[in-house]
Order: sequence, then structure tokens, then C-alpha cells
Amino acid sequence: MSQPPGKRLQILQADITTLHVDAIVNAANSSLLGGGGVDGAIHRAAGPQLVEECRTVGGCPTGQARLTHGHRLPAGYVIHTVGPVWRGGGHGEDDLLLSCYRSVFAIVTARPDIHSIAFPSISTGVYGFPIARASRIALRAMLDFLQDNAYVEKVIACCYSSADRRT
Ligand code: AR6
Repeated sequence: MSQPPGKRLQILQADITTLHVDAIVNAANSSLLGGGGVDGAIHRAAGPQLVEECRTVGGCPTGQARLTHGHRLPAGYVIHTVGPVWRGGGHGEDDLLLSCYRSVFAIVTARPDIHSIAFPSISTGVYGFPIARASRIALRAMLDFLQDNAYVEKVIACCYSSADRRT
């Protein structure tokens, strides 16, 4: 019997590039060719082979996700997703953010070798999505996924700041 969903969800304050999990999620842009924030940190830690592999993927639309290897990262895989840019909340931002989480989980469901995964707070940095509103969407998506997927042992909400972790 697996643990109940709430026990398999962990909220951490950490640098996501240091986590020993099967997959980490990248808050990327649609080129998938790197950027600032968590995207820059992941590319620096993974080494230049990550951008080479991303070039073969050919980009990713907002709300979708793409899988690559982790290269020099402790994590075996990176799942890149492109969050919405916040434009006041009336432009489908909530649905697009939910779609990011669901698209990542669709990839996880298709990969039985992924038992643990860590997410950064997608869209809440440069893209400006309010943290409290994004957190509700993220945690609900994580708990819904864990409810339906007993084989995934750990989902980590990886916050960079202590203020984000408290939210
Ligand atoms: N580990 C965990 N979280 C981090 C780390 C880290 N090493 N570094 C930053 N964060 P952002 P977005 C947090 O701006 O809003 C890029 O240029 C950060 O504090 O990285 O989705 C892309 O290429 C924040 O809470 O992503 C895109 O152009 C969260 O990660 C654009 O930024 C997300 O902030 C995407 O913007």
C-alpha cells in the first residue's frame, strides 16, 4: 500500500538543481534554449549537452511540456514546461498554469521509471504570476495526481525563498 497523497507531497526550500530525484521540472520559455531564473540554473548545472538536446526538441508551446535527460544533474530527467506570462488574470492564465502541471504529469504517467519529481514555482518569477494564486493551482494539481497514481512516491514543491515556502 502506498502512503496517502498528502504524505507523498513535500514542500521544500531548496535549489532544485541539487535535488536527488528522478526528474526535475524546468520553468522554461517556448524556445527551450535557456534563460534566466531557474531555467538558467538548470542549464548551468546540467552542462552544455542539455541545450544541445533541447535544440533537437524544437520548442514547446505555453501550457505544454517536453522531456529531456538530466545530463550532469543529479536528476535523471528534466521536464521542461512553459508557464503563462501574467497579464492580470483574465487571459486564461489559471488554465494555462494548470495545463503545465497536467502536461508534466502526463509525461510522468508514461514513464514508469519516474517515481519522484520536483517542481519549481512555475510562472511566479519573471513571468509575474501571483504566488498565492499559483500555489493553490500547483498544490491542487499535485494532490489530484497523487490520488490517482499510487506508484509515484514523492512530489516536491521546491520553493526558492522562505516567503514562497510559507505561502
Ligand atoms: N531552484 C528552485 N527555484 C528557483 C531557482 C532554483 N535554482 N532559481 C529560481 N527559482 P523564473 P518563470 C524560482 O523566473 O516565472 C526564464 O528566463 C524563482 O524564485 O525562473 O516561469 C525562462 O527562460 C521563482 O519562484 O520562471 C523564461 O523566459 C520560480 O523559480 C522565464 O524565466 C520561477 O521563476 C520563465 O519565468
